[in-house]
Amino acid sequence: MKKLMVLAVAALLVGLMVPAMCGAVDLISDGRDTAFKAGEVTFSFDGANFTVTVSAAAPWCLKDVHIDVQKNLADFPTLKKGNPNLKAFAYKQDFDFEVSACTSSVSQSFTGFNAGDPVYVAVHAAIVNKTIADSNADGEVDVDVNGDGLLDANDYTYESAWISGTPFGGKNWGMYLTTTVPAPTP
Ligand SMILES: [Ca+2]
Ligand SMILES: [Ca+2]
Repeated sequence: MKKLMVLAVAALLVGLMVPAMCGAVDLISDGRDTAFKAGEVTFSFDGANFTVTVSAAAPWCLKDVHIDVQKNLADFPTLKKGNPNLKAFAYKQDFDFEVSACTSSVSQSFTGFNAGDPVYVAVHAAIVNKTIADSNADGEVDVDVNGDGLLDANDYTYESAWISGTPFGGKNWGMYLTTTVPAPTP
């Protein structure tokens, strides 16, 4: 009986030590001065596709998004100074928010993974907040935020954001997350 208890406690401890596999990870912005949570990154696996979903939190929208996923950390494309090479990321999208509705979420699937595989995920996003420059929310800039006498997209507020994780160690603050491919869900 005592042995069973010990086994049960051991199993519980092992269970507690396994990192959360499906939880949301923060998308964080440096905010120039004060860092803030700009959205979330979530993961799913359907048995064939490991899907990364990047969501911006209002009032922020996605302008550019870069996603890359690797089995080996050393395989991320990098530049000479150690910064991640966004142009070589597997998923790249630049949203033309000027002519379309603001994009708040994107998903990209990657194949070649099995449940339980360790996986490295890098996510970068340029985010935009249009609400200050468009005070009446009619889609047109009506506040000259930067004071240049023009009412245009330069009056929006832009920030960069990365998945909350481990710094690549380059000159910029690019980060990657170390996680595990979750159990398949249909
Ligand atoms: Ca307006
Ligand atoms: Ca202006």
